[in-house]
Amino acid sequence: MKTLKIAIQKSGRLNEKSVALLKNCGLSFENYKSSLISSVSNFPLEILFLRDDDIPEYVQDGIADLGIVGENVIHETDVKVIYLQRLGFGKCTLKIAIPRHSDVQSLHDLNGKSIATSYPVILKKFLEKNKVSADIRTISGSVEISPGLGLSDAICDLVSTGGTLKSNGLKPFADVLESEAVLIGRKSEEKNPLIVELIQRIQSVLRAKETKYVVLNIEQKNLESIQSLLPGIKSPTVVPLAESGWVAVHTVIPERDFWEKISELKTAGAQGIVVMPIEKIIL
Ligand code: PRT
Ligand code: ZN
Repeated sequence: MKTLKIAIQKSGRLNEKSVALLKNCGLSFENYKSSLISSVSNFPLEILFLRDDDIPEYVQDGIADLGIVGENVIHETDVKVIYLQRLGFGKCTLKIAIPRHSDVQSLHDLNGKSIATSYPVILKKFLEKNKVSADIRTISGSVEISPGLGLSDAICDLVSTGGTLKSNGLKPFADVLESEAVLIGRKSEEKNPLIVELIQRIQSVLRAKETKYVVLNIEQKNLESIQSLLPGIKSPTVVPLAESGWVAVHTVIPERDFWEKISELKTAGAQGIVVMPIEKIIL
C-alpha cells in the first residue's frame, strides 16, 4: 500500500501537540528539529515538517495526504481540503480589537476606519457580510503594535489569553472566527483504509483525553444511588471487596464535569476514590 504523508508544523505553537498526538497514536518516529521529513517505523507514514501557511496547499495539491493546521490558516488560503477531525488544541479566536479608549461602539462605526491584519481574506469576507467598508492594511507580523504607532485604527488578530491585546492598550471588539487545530485531507482520499485507521487511532486518543478512569469503594446498600450518577461506557464494573457489605466500582467520568461528579459521589457515600488518566478508548 502507498505510504501516506502527513504535514505538520515544523516549529511553533502547533508543533509539540501535533507530534504528541501522533506519538500517542502509537506511531514511532524521530522528531529531528533539523530534518524536513521523518519516517514512521511501524506504520506506512512519512511526516513532513513545514511552515503552517504551506500545509493546506500541500494537502490540496497531493504533496501531502493529510495535514494538521489551524482552521484560521485554511480559511485564509481558501483551499479545497476537507476536515477529517477536530483536534481540540491550538484554540484561539480571530478578533477585531480596538484601542481601549476608542470611540468605536458598533460594527457600523468601523466604516472608513483602517484595520491592520495578517488575515485580509477572512477579514474582507467578515466586513462584507456585515456591510462595513473599512480599509484593510495587510501586515505580516506584530499586528498588535499598529494602532499605537498610528498605522491603523483597529486590528484583526488571533487571541488566546488576551494578554497581548491588554499589554498593547487594546480591547477585544468583535469575534470574526473561532479556530482550533484540525486534521485535513482530500475528499478523494477520504476512504483510504490507512487514513481511516489513523483517524480511528486519533479518535481513541482524543476520547481518552476527555475522560478519567475512577475506582471507588462504596457500601453495597448505597450502590444503587451511585449507579445512577455513573454513566460509564456501558455500565460500571462492580467488584466485591474482602470486607463484606462493601464493593469497588470502576468507571469513567467525563473530564468536563469531573469535580461536580466527584462531589456527588462523595455525598452518596463513595470512599477511597482513585482517579487515573486513560491512554486510549477503543470502541
Ligand atoms: O513558522 P510558522 O509560519 O509555521 O508559524 P506561525 O508563526 O505562522 O504560527 P504560530 O506558531 O504562531 O501559530 C500556529 C497556529 O497556532 C495559528 O495558526 C493558530 O491556529 C494557533 N494559535 C493558537 C495561535 C494562537 N493561539 C495565538 N495566540 N497563533 C497565534 N497566536 C498569537 C497571536 O497572533 C498574538 O500575537 O499569540 C498572540 C496572542 O496571544 P494571547 O495569548 O496574548 O492572546
Ligand atoms: Zn505561519
